[in-house]
Amino acid sequence: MAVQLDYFAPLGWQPPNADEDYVIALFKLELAEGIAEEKFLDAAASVAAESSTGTWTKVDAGPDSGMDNAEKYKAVVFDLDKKRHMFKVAYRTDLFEPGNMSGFLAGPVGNIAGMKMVQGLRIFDIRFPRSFVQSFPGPRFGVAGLREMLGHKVARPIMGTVAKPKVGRTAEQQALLARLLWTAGDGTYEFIKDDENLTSLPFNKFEDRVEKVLAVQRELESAGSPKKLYLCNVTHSSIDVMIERANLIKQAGGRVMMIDVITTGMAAVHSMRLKNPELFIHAHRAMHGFFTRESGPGIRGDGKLWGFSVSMIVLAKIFRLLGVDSLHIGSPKAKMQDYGESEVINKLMNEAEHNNPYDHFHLSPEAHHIHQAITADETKPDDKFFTLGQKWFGLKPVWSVASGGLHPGVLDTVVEKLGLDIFIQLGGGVLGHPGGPARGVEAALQAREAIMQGQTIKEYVKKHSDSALAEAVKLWGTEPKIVY
Ligand code: RUB
Ligand code: CA
Repeated sequence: MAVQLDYFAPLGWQPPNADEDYVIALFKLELAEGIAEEKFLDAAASVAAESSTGTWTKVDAGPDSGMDNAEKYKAVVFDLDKKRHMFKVAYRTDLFEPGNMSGFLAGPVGNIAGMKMVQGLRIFDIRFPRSFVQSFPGPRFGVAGLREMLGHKVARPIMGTVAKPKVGRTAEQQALLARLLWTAGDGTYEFIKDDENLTSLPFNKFEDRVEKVLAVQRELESAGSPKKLYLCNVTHSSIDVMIERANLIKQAGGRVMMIDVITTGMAAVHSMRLKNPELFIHAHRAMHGFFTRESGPGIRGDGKLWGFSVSMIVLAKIFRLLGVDSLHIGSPKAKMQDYGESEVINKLMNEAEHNNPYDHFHLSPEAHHIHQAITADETKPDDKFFTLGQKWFGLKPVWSVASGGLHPGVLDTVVEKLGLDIFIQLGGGVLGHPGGPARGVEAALQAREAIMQGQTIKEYVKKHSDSALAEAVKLWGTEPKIVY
């Protein structure tokens, strides 16, 4: 006898003890042209079936067919929102192999996107249970680990610059830029970053660059400079090459490797977390837009979806589990597509008990320190963004990297929205300063000084009209630049 299992939970059902026993995923789907409205229920059931134990049709249910386990392990649809075509799916925790992210993803974001009756599908969020979370390493350093590495006594944003043009400088020229960034102003600017398009090129070989940039770092630090970071791009499609590159960084006294986490993939990130020679992992996310972008109004819940996507929220959670120490999250309002998502992702990375970062501005250095210690172990759900929240079960928090179109005039807004546990990445916003890059660093550092004193950028510029920051504000203003 052939059987099709029922993939619906009883009306009103909620997964009991969800943070122990269930993975919960939140989907929205768009029926294909010409498919009748009532087919929404079939489509939702198909999502649960295809992503757990079922398939599109009845199959043999005789002895030795495995149907008893299929019934036991099947996922179920609950919390149906017929108006929005949204629904949740509950998967038993033991449907998935612990510690295997690539295997896991074949379920909730697997072949379900191939269903003919849907023309759009978005996975808004996944909430992971304790045993699954704890089967992954999480960050090695996280927020407090890096502050300790750098000897920071006060919670403050970490600032730096990506070389622009993104590709162009030789290794030698990049080392000159490192020296300039690290010695400009009062010498407290923290990092230089490779652009993602720079790996190992004929005029700028990885080995040369590592050697030359880190020689500058060693020289400055041995002369008493504050500790520096070189976010050096090890991205490669061979994990062996990435490990060789990471080892080179370590041998030369480096502290960080940068990995493009989407182009290299889950297995690479997980392996690099486990095999890397104790470097801090900076995660860049090139290519994410091809997965995460949804241009239709349905991204806000109501209205239609135009395509198939996985939210950046889901990806950010995954990368915290796999163990990156910092992750690019975009920056508030700096992008055409930004709809407040960077703030939501920021909370997932390192939400602190004090939700308003402006609270910190008026606190003593000791209080800033306490702020680090009380980073929340749970991110609350946010109905406006359709996020399910997450308990982290002790996994370390991750640095959010605010990046993309930032300039010194906007940094008070960035910190107001994202808090102090962030990297602030300014490429064009430092290298494009009218007074040159060193003046650009000065402007950025003045912005940080203003913020740490609880001033707005406008207030600072009013008081210091000849400052590097005032020049930057004259060029770029104090509003975010929309990057098209
Ligand atoms: C920024 C840059 C980053 C992107 C990606 O340069 O090169 O790769 O912004 O950032 P600039 P995100 O500072 O000149 O804009 O993934 O956070 O959007
Ligand atoms: Ca870049």
